[in-house]
Amino acid sequence: MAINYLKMPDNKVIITVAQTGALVTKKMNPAIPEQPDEIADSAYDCYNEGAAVVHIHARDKNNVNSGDPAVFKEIHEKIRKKCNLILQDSTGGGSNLTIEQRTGCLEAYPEMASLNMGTLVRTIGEAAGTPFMNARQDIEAFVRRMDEYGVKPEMEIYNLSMMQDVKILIEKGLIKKPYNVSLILGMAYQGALEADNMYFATYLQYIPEDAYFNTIGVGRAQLPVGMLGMIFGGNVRVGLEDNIYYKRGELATSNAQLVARIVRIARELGKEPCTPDEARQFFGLKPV
Ligand code: KMH
Ligand code: ZN
Repeated sequence: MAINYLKMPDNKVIITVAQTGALVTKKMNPAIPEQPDEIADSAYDCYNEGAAVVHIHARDKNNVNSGDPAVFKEIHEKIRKKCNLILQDSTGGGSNLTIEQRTGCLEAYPEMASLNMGTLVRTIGEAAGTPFMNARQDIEAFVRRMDEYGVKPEMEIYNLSMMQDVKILIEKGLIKKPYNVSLILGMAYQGALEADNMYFATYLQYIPEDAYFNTIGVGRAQLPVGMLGMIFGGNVRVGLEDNIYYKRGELATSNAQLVARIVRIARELGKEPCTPDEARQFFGLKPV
């Protein structure tokens, strides 16, 4: 089977940092930024280490997951005062949020937003056993709303069947080229593929034409899966949302520490991290 996706040039990689997430808390790792000032300060540190995109989750004053556009707006403004990172908001939200609340962030006009491409069931934490709903109708509603706000989706794929939903969006003309898919391995959800290198190889064969890919390894898979992604011409996401450890038994001290490590490895592979404006060119976004 042929590989059709858009490869990054050999000497370039786009690094995304996912700093906060919906499932991790300061109790698990005190370095997780939750409030807008913390998120902006940490984002700036990650920018200085080579990140081009920041994937954003918002929390309310009690650190509960929030879809409030005002909080997202505050985060955007605080990051923008410091640097021109690409702002990518999460529409995954958190298990306390309704589908409607999960698109609240779009009213804050991010440049990109995550688009989860299928339903999973949570297996850990208080929400274990509850579905993370992303029915096909919901996905289409999300993507239409993103289009209204001029927001570029990054399609999050947790298993191979979700690639079929990517194809459906393309066939229906609901997303614009170049597409961007995130290949996720190792997420602790029922319905998500574990971090097996051969699953990664299989994913690659089904990425559609005109799509770049991002690589998201969760937990201890963050580093090896990210390296595989770079080797196969993709981009990489790191950060405490997906992995709170630096190595076995040792918590990461910051998001920037995880960015710095993947940038070191990228450079060893002959790849320079894209600046935010370089990354915008690949994704067809306007410069900031
Ligand atoms: N936690 C990631 C593996 C979202 O926020 O929309 C997927 C994610 C989903 O970041
Ligand atoms: Zn997220």
